[in-house]
Amino acid sequence: MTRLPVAAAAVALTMAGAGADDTWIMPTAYDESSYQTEIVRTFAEAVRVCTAGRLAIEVHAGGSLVSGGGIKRAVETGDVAIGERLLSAHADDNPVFAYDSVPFLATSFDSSERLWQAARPILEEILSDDNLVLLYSVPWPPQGLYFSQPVERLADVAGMPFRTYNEATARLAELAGMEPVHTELADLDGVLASGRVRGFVSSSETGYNHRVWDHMTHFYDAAAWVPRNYVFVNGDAFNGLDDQGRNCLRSAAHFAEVAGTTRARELSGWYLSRLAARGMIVAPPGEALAADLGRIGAVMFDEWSAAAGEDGEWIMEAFAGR
Ligand code: PCA
Repeated sequence: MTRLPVAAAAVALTMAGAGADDTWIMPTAYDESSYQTEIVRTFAEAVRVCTAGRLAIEVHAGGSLVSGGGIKRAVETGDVAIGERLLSAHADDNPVFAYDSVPFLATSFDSSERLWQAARPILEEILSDDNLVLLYSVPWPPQGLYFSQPVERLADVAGMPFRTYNEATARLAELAGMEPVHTELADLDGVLASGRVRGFVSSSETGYNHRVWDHMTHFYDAAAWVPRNYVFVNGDAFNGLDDQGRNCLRSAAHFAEVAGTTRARELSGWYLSRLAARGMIVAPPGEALAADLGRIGAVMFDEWSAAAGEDGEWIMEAFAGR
């Protein structure tokens, strides 16, 4: 989990109030080269400018300070003040968190935006029970399937070791008859290089930033869902700020969300073209593969609805009304 005692010290400072030169430590799980991290840094800079330098946010990207799986917990306990992570990686804390990883529920940036706005009040409530204040969310590009061989239908990949990044992707692999291999993004390069997996699900962004053309030949652009990163802050740290500090965090969060969403929209097609330029076959899934994936999506929607109960129903109703 947390590797540096300095993180705890930083929160302790913050708890004392946002005096001059407070520093919040912010672990994130994703690459330095990703637009997600670029936007986190933009957010941190906006907070610094807005608070006239009284609150600095020190970003530690790529799971370098706290590994992806430990970030939410580290912020809850106050080991660090603030962090960024896929909430869907915490569906075992609460199945509602998987709402953005249900295949074919929201497959475009527009529908992902509507789904997020529908879910936001519930997510805020759940997270506040964990002493977390939800600040903003930025989408990844739509998810597709990388393989080291052509795939016409899922039967072609039966038994294949397949890299997964959350419960939903593990379930997808299982329903597809593949063998899920949970791998944090920070460990993806090693797992690909070792040949331990021969396929995975992710975005065009992640394929590009991890040079997957060295290992994978095909990207089936299924646009199956649009997972999102979330930035959340420890409730005591947030409440320890004065009004101006809280306003700065909220304004910077709004700015970062709009900027991040714009970046995602703008870059997503470019990443696809870069994969193709490196010699990968980039295409939508063929008819049989699409039908197989559609069946899995229907099963996963039913499973998520059953697990998410009333909160899930509430989100779906709000989504339908948008
Ligand atoms: N990249 C991250 C999460 C979703 C995405 O597009 C990953 O593969 O872990």
